[in-house]
Amino acid sequence: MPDAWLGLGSNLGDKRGNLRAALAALADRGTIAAVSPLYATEPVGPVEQDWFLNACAHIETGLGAVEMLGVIAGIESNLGRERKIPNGPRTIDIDLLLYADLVVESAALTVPHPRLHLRRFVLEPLAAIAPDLMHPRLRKSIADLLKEQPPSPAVRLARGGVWLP
Ligand code: PH2
Ligand code: MG
Ligand code: MG
Repeated sequence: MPDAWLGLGSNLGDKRGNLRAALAALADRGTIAAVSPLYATEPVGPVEQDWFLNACAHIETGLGAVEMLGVIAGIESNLGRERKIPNGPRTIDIDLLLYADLVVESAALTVPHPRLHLRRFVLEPLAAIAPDLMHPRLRKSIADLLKEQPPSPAVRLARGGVWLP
């Protein structure tokens, strides 16, 4: 079954609970092969907002990449995701980072995620579960991409990285 790597984030409401609910919903649609620790991350971008909790998950799924996007949108909507401010506060954000070694840029789908290699809040959790995974477009490992990142905005383990309340 194809491997997909997802980025999860929340900075609104019960952040840890939102991430746990998202992971539970994803587990209905494939096998969760690995989950990173949880990280508390300083918001990236122009919007002033609360710190995020971020994590990454490796899922083995029978879903195709575009189907996976549909499933993700459904889970986000069930968990109360509203799209008011672009890149603004969200109960849950699930991003398809990588899907096998697929490289696609189309209206329906862009993988690898176009900003994956620029975001410490993605690379740090992803490197915790898949340091040697190759970025299929840039031909660099996740660990190497992480090394290229500046130290700020901050990314820290959240209370030891544990998912439990
Ligand atoms: N997501 C964004 C914008 N900024 N910053 C952090 N730390 N974590 C995120 O998940 C995040 C962000 C839009 O997807
Ligand atoms: Mg998203
Ligand atoms: Mg995102």
